[in-house]
This record gives sequence, structure tokens and C-alpha cells, in this order.
Amino acid sequence: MTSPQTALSDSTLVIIPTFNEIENLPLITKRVREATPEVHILIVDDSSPDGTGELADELSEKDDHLHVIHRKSKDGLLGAYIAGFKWGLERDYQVLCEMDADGSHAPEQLHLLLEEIDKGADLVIGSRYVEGGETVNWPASREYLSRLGNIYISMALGAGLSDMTAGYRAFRRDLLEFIDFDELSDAGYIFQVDLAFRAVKDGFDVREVPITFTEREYGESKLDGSFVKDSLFEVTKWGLEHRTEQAKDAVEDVTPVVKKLVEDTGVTKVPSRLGEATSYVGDLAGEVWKLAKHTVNDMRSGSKR
Ligand SMILES: Nc1nc2c(ncn2[C@@H]2O[C@H](COP(=O)(O)OP(=O)(O)OP(=O)(O)O)[C@@H](O)[C@H]2O)c(=O)[nH]1
Ligand SMILES: [Mg+2]
Repeated sequence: MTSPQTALSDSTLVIIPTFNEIENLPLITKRVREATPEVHILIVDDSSPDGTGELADELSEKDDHLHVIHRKSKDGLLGAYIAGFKWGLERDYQVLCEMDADGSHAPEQLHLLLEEIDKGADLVIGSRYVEGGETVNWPASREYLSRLGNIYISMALGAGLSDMTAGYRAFRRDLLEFIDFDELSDAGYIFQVDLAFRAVKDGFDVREVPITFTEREYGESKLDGSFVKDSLFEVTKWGLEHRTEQAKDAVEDVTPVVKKLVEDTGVTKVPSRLGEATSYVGDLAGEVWKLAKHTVNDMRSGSKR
């Protein structure tokens, strides 16, 4: 079924990174081509031993909307996306999208993201956790961890987004041109959070649309539990840095007022509301952190998938 065409559909590039996705590749490319025939697809394959890269070449020979980059060895999702973004930015694409190869991100919903770009968004995230979003066939432990992780991230960063780890996205090229790819954090999939947080902090228009995320049917996940610890560590660090900056700004704003108050009234003791608020956020973050650690331990000790 073809989705409605959006203003920028014919200058849109959908980047699909692959590692050992031989069953999924023909399915996902067919679905994208059917749902949104105008958009171009870029497969970024890391020399998959199962022949995904060779199959991508065969498919691209028969389809001028399908392009392929081969990287020498498996080097992670961030590297694959950076290679894809650079390839797209060197050409004339106005919108660059991220999509998994395993069918978790329905090509039939891509138009929902692109429509929001048309309405002026710089980054649109296909979200599982805004109203109307859902996950299908996800093991309870994965869903729990993902939800909890996102609650933690949202509390730590205060970015106002529900699903900052999501990997179904559409970016306007101006935002990607602004981002320094070399600065992005490479711990697991945390670069997704990093990208969204930078966009929010720098005043770009970031929106979420509800999507249905479906667990992969074919092939294996490349995810392991180790990324969780690194990711939470990074997020906590950014949150603290960000809040310290906010607190510094607030103190700078408040100081002249307090000085004046002291001069005018002779009052010398001002209650520290700022200090109370900061320690409250810290306590809450500590609780979620403990819960996340339990979940990871559960995943590791058997109920992993
Ligand atoms: N090029 C490239 N692609 C990768 C690499 N790691 C993962 N991918 C691809 O990135 C997408 C997401 O990876 P998945 O293994 O599905 O990770 P996930 O979606 O977080 O995990 P599941 O929910 O278990 O599927 C898939 O299309 C993978 O083939 C990599 O190192 N290089
Ligand atoms: Mg997946």
C-alpha cells in the first residue's frame, strides 16, 4: 500500500545499516519501495559474513533508488550511520532517515515522520512511548528495560522526550550539518540519545510521533546487556553537566536579586530552594538507577530474550 507523498519525499534518503540481515534485506527494501516509492534507500553493510552486502549490490543494480555502501568490518551502528549521513549530505538529500533492517520500524509508517518534517520539525522520532505508540512481540524484560531506561533518561536530562533511545528517525539536513559527528558518544546505542539531546539543547524543533515497534522475526539481535551500564553512565554525566549549567545560570540570575535583598532589608539568611530541588532530582535518579541495575541482572541471568 502506497503512503501519501510528502513535500520532501523525493529528496529523502532512508539509511538502513545491516549486519547479517540476509533474510530481512529483500523484505525491508520491498516494503520501503512499495510504501514510499519516491524515497531513496542507502544500505550500509559492514561486510556481513552471510552475504547481505552482495545481495544489496544485486538489488541496487536493478533499482536506481537503492544505493549501497560497504564498510570493511563490523564497526557499530554509530559508524554506519555517520558513513550514511555523510554520503547523503554530500548529495542533494534534504531529509535523512534512520531505519533498522529487521522490520521493527514499519516502512508503512515512515510517512508519519515525513509529514511532521513537512510541518517544520528538524528531527522526528518514531516513539514507542508517546500516546498511541506500542511495542509488539517484545519480551517483557526488553520492554521493561527500555521503558525504565527512557524514564531515567527523561528525568536525568529533562529534554521533554519520551523515547530518546528510539532508532526510527527523520532528520532535516540542516540539523545534521550542524552536528559534529566526531563528538558523538559511541557507548552502545547511546549516540541516539546524544543526537536528540544536542538537537534539543541547540534549539532545534524535535518532535515525536507514535509508532508500532515490532520485534524482529528473522536474524539475530546485535545487542548485548553491556551497553546498558555504559549508556546510563553517559546519560547521568550529561544530566549532571546540564543541570550544573542550568544551576549556574540560575545562580547568576538570582545573585544580584539576593544581594539587593540583603542590602535593602538586612536579611542575611536566604533559604536555598535551588539546593533542595537539585537533591530531589538526585534522589529520584538514584532510585531508577537501582531498578535498572536489577533489570540488567535479570536479563543476564537467563530471561534475556
Ligand atoms: N552496518 C552495521 N549495522 C549494524 C551493526 N550493528 C547493528 N546493525 C544493524 O542495526 C540495526 C539494529 O540492530 P539490531 O540488532 O536489530 O538491534 P536492536 O534493534 O537494538 O535489537 P533487537 O530489538 O534485539 O532487534 C539492524 O538493521 C542491524 O543489522 C553494525 O555494527 N554495523
Ligand atoms: Mg532490532
